[in-house]
Amino acid sequence: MRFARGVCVVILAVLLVFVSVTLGKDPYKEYQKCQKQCQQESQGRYSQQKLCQQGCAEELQRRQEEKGSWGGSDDVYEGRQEEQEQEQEQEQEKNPYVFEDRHFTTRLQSQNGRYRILQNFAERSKLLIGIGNYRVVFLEAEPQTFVVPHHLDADTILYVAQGKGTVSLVSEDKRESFNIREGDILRISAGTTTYTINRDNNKKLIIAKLIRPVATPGYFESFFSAGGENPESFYRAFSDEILEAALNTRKDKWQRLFGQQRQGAILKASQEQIRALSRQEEGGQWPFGGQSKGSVNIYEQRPSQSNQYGQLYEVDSRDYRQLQDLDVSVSLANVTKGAMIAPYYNSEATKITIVLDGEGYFEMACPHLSSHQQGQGQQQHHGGSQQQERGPSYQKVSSRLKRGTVVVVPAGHPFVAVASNNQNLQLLCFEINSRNNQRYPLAGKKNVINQFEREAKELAFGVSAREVDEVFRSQNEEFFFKGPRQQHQGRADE
Ligand SMILES: *[C@@H]1O[C@H](CO)[C@@H](O)[C@H](O)[C@H]1NC(C)=O
Ligand SMILES: [Cu+2]
Repeated sequence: MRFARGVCVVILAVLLVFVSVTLGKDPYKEYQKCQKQCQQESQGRYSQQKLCQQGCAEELQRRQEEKGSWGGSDDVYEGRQEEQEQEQEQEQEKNPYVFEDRHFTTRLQSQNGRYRILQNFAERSKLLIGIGNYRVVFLEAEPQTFVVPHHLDADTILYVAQGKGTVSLVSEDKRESFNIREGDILRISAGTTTYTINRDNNKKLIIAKLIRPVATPGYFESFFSAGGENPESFYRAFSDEILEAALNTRKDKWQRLFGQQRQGAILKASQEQIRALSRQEEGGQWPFGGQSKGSVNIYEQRPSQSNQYGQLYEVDSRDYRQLQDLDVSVSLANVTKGAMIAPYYNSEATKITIVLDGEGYFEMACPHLSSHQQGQGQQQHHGGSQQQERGPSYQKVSSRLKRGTVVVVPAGHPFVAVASNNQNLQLLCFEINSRNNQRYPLAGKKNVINQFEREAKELAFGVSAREVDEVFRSQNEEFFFKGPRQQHQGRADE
């Protein structure tokens, strides 16, 4: 039986290798190297080697999917492939900050739900290596479903974007369950065995996760303890004699246990099961002023900015201690239709923005993508010395925003977002490296320019201070403004 499975794995591996040949040489070579390494390192322990090699295969598959998701067709011949790679590079160059559907890989998909994993930031562009150890994942679970227990080699911050559920966390010495609803934030530490239910009868449960791997920078894996063939239980990787000794049970017993499940990682559950797995709602809320808060709801915070054009809600480590060591804060902007977020920049934090609802566009000033880029030396043949004397130049980076779009705004980069005229724009932001972060508004009541001395204004702009003030003291709102009369739907190039 073990032999038979081995044959299957080999056939699968060969199949994958075959597929990879048609898709590109590099992943295949790496796959081979990976396989060989597994063989060497497992020193004849078959089960270990098998697990390791399966990992290679999965990695290969993942890369292929990622490659495929760049809009590549199945064309085989090399010229076409090079062309595609060039297109990809160009796209990366033009706007590596925006991620859409095609930048996600789907995993564990079934009719009951799926995980969607965003491409690794560092793989997308050198400009994003600063957040290369963070990943973004969406979990979508259909009504009345159960996500099978597993742990990750990664810390997780989850945000409930839609629906109602219960998350159970099994750690060393206890099990805790949290009923979650829209706006809830919950931190799950690496290695915590987690299972989740969607308690709702009609609505999908949608959870946005920021994930920070702890073992392999930028990459994480799920480990299913309970399970069978699908999801595969990791118990199955151990040899028979080990399981027999460790579980102190006969093989036929545990073999049955780890052979039953074939329904996937997200399962349909009955009403009774859902009820039993839901945490009993307690009448009295936390009696000690929120000290032992397991989760926090962002809408229960007083908005830090609020006017007729929008509201900003924020949760940082002061509101939720579990965010402290991750150095992340979470915010939610509700931009009224037709309104905009003030241009501003973050001093320290790089912001990962996820569009939860609505439509609109953003613009960002980026010196890195400008063709007059500084400090790169001799890459431009025209007017070299003149450019040395100029300061940096800024490219307008821009894109449409719609549900599911992810935008990265690096620290220091001025950014603005506009809501369409039909619908409020809801933006969820994970701000990384947030501890000492300040927001610097570039327009509105508290803008940076207004704080310059008169002389500094005159020297810097080369016009009278009165003229400067006329421009920078005309907007009396703060953070959320009336939007532009004419909306240009976020074109990157004029
Ligand atoms: C978002 O803004 C709209 C008004 O534009 C308001 O009705 C709604 O309550 C706001 N939502 C939140 C959560 O503040
Ligand atoms: Cu830049």
